[in-house]
Amino acid sequence: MAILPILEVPDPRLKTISQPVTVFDAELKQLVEDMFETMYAAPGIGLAAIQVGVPKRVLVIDLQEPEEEDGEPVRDPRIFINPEILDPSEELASYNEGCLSVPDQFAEVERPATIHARWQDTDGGTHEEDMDGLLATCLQHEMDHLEGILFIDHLSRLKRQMVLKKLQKERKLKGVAA
Ligand code: GNR
Ligand code: NI
Repeated sequence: MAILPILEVPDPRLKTISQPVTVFDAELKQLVEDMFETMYAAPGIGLAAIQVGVPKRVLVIDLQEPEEEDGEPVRDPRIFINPEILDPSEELASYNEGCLSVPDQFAEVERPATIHARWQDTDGGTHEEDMDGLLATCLQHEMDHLEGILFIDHLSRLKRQMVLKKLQKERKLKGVAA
C-alpha cells in the first residue's frame, strides 16, 4: 500500500491519452489499491491512474459521505477499468466540479445528466449500469482524464485562465513553487 504523489497542472503528463488494460494481474490490483489509498488521503471522490502518472484506463470512485461506524470510515469503493459511455442523455446537468490535479479550484461544468456505462473489473469481468446524479458526473470527469482532458478544458478560455491565475496565486501564498 502506498500513497502516490498526485500530478498537478501544468504537468504535461496529465494530457496523455491512457491505454486500455489488457492484462488483469496482481500488479493491476496493486495499482487500484494504491489509487484508493491516495484518493482517500487527498481526500477526493475519484481518481484516474494518469493523475498518479500511470497512463492506463483505470479509475476509482467513492462517493460515500464522510461517516464512521465503530471508529472506522464507511467506504463505498468502485473500480472502473476500460470504461465506456453508451447513450449519454441530451439533457445536461451542471455541477460545481473540482479536481485533485487543479487543487482547491471549482467551476460549474455541464455534462449529460444520465449515462449508460460499461466497464471491467480487476478480474476482467464486464459490468453495465445506468447512472445519474453525482456518479454520472464523476465518471465522466474521470473518463475525461483518460483522454488527457481536465474539467477546466470545458470552460471558456477566460474562465480557464482565471482559475489557473487563482491557483498560481494561492500556490505562491503557500510558498509552493508555481
Ligand atoms: O474529488 C473530486 N471531486 C469532484 C467534485 C465534482 C466533480 C468531480 C470531482 S472528481 C475530484 C477528484 C478528481 O480530481 N478526480 O479526477
Ligand atoms: Ni480530476
